Amino acid sequence: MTRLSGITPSGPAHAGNYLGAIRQWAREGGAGDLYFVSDLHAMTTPYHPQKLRARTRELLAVLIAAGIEPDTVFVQSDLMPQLGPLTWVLECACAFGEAARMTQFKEKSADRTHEGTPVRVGLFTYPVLMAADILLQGADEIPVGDDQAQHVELARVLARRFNSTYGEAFVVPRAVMPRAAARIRDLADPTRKMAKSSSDAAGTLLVLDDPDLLRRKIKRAVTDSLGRLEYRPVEQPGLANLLEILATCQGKSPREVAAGYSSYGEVKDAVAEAVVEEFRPLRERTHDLLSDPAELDRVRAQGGARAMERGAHRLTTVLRLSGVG
Ligand code: AQP
Repeated sequence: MTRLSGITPSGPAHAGNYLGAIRQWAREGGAGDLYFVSDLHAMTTPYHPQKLRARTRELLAVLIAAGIEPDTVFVQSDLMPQLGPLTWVLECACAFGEAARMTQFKEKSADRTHEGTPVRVGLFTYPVLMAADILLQGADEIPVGDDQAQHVELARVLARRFNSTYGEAFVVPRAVMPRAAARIRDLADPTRKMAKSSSDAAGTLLVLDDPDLLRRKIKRAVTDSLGRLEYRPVEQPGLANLLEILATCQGKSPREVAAGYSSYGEVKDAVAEAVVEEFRPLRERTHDLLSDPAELDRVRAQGGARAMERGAHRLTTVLRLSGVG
């Protein structure tokens, strides 16, 4: 059984990515699971090539530093020679109306139109590239939140359609609920989730921030003036977010954690120490990996080669059944 999960280098990794996903992947990932840095997905909106390259490298190092088995990690663009043709085949199996129905495209293209920047065709076709990511590896399960479930459904439709029209080539994947994990919100605006592309750096705890910066950001986190130390996510979202971060670091429930403190200041101090200690080994190992570029290149090349090996037979079959290549 193969589960496939990706992370897009649209910005530096933050506490939400780590506590909500990467740490779970490292702790609970099975031997057949695959994790990849989806750098091609980051090209669907404006980006800087050098930053993309550096962030891809950094994220790869973070995944390995977090304890994910290096053999199971790869960078998406290293599979270009296979993903390119497969995406084309799948685009030719996908109806325009199916791609146009994607809610995420409607939302993201509306954002771009609102900002006055052009909507890239890649933003429109990227769910088909995502289908290629999944189908190339023969992944059975894709852990995704609500925002991505529609894309996995498209991958299922395309796999079934290809199999029934041209011949059996694809495993039909399933979207599954991610293993329960924290949903971390922005410290400066706790009504929004913490995000890589957030414009407010003060509200985002980066896994590579140094300890003093982490402490300063947590000290300035927005709370409320009610003075009630309880876990009430709707009425007190800022405090609830801090309690959730602390609870996730300590492996307890937010309510249990709340009972141990009598002021917001104490909670913030405890969150700061817990986050600094949680991120310290991760930051150190990431820097070690980044300081040895040859070794990181070797690990990356090996992961890419393994993933290509997995996909080679399937791509050959697909091209043969499609009457090309
Ligand atoms: N705030 C969060 N709390 C918990 N989990 C989170 N994840 C992201 N933000 C939070 C999880 O991190 C994994 C990788 O995320 P992604 O790269 O696929 O994209 P995303 O969810 O769109 O991440 P960001 O950080 O919010 O990036 P931008 O700003 O580019 O949209 C996923 O498992 C995700 O659930």
